[in-house]
Amino acid sequence: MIYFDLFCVSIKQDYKISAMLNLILFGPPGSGKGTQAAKLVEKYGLLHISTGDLFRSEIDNQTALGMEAKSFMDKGQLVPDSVTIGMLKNKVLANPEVNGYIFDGFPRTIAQSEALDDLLEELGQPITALIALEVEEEEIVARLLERGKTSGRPDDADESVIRKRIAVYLAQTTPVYEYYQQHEKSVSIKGMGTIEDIFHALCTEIDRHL
Ligand code: B4P
Repeated sequence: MIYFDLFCVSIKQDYKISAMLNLILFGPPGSGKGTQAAKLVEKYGLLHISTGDLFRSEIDNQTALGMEAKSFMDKGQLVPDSVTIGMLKNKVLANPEVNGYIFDGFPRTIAQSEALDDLLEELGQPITALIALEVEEEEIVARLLERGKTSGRPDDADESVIRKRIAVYLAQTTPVYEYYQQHEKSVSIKGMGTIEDIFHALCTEIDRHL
């Protein structure tokens, strides 16, 4: 039995987690995954892995992987699975001494889901739950256009790219919810309202697994 406060380096809370807590934070672009993940990490001390942030870091460093990712991201398309899965695996395997993960923006395809399950099975750490944030399309567009005024993100600056990202989510990513639902691991919560209210609803759901 692994106790949370014995193994995690930067823990700020009193939670004792008697098993790995591996969460997928799910939802359309702009649903608040990144916003809520930052708060959840603070509370539960899990390792936050955002594939979007990893790609943006590669872009900032002008790596070959970053340049390839940018060509897809700027158009609102998904980065190919072969690139994304390899990057995600490297990040997980580079951080073995954690008490769990918050996967933010991953998996976004069934192939990514299968690759994640294979990896976690090898590590003996299955996904605990997938929690989806439900947000209406017009709210998403408004949020991302607002963020685009200051973020410098090309994919937030253009409404047609934002709508493309939503279409890609509906076509390629929503099946991931059903994939984990087969194992009764998927749950949805309302992602509209104040950031604090949504955080409270997320914590209520997560605490059921502690
Ligand atoms: P991501 O970086 O994952 O970005 P996102 O979906 O836009 O953001 P998120 O849902 O985290 O929203 P946030 O909290 O920031 O992906 C970007 C691109 O990277 C993808 O389009 C794709 O090309 C590529 N990519 C990433 N992962 C990939 C993968 N696995 N496979 C292939 N390609 C991949 O919130 C958005 C805004 O809303 C913020 O400004 C925030 O302040 C605001 N907000 C949050 N909560 C709010 C609330 N309750 N009320 C009002 N505003 C709120």
